[in-house]
Amino acid sequence: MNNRIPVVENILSANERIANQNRQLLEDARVFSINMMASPGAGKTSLIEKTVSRLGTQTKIAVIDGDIATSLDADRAAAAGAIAVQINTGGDCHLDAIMLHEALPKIDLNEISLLIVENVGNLVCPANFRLGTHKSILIASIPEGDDKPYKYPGMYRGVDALVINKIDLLPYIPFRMDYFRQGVEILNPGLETFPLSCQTGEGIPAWLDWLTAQLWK
Ligand SMILES: Nc1nc2c(ncn2[C@@H]2O[C@H](COP(=O)(O)OP(=O)(O)O)[C@@H](O)[C@H]2O)c(=O)[nH]1
Ligand SMILES: [Mg+2]
Repeated sequence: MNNRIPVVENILSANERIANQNRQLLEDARVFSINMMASPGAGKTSLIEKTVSRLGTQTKIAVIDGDIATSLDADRAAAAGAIAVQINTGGDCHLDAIMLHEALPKIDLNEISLLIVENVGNLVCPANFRLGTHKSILIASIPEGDDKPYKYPGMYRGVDALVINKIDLLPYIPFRMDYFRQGVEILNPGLETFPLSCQTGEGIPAWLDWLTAQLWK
């Protein structure tokens, strides 16, 4: 029993060390990077497709996709025009810095200016493992319900920007936007928020403006 806490600490500190190495690799190549997190089906891959197809001509983008199995998401990112690498976690419910560290050499970082990491669909575990990316982005979506900030505070507390996807469904699904936003504000005051629809394209320009403003000049 006594050694439980030290073991956890060792794993987390190993992750921190490799995350710092990842950050250094990305900074040496002047690559801006984001860690995209959300529950399964919130629209991570859809937003990546939209981002790549709209920014791809001016910005060279690589996508690293984390999934339990298959290369379906990396295939979609590649079809949209990104350099794509798939990580299969084989059951793990999140990416960690070591997995990213193993995937990074598969990309010529000097060729790209933006790296998007699509984490495994999960609203709990990914928040606990820093990857070394510059910003963490959470995608919420209307069909998930307006109570999610209250139920998954760790995820909402730790992110740098929030996308609220599927706003095209607002007329059909009960979703109290004020209640949702109040929950977010308690956990992460002033959080940059982008309501949008990957289906209709509404709100996508504001997201792309924010993203391009983060890129290395
Ligand atoms: N109505 C609607 N559906 C969407 C939107 N964005 C994504 N979807 C759908 O949601 C499902 C899951 O999307 P996907 O991008 O694969 O989610 P991921 O699991 O988070 O990567 C797919 O059927 C998408 O077509 C949106 O803005 N509006
Ligand atoms: Mg996906």
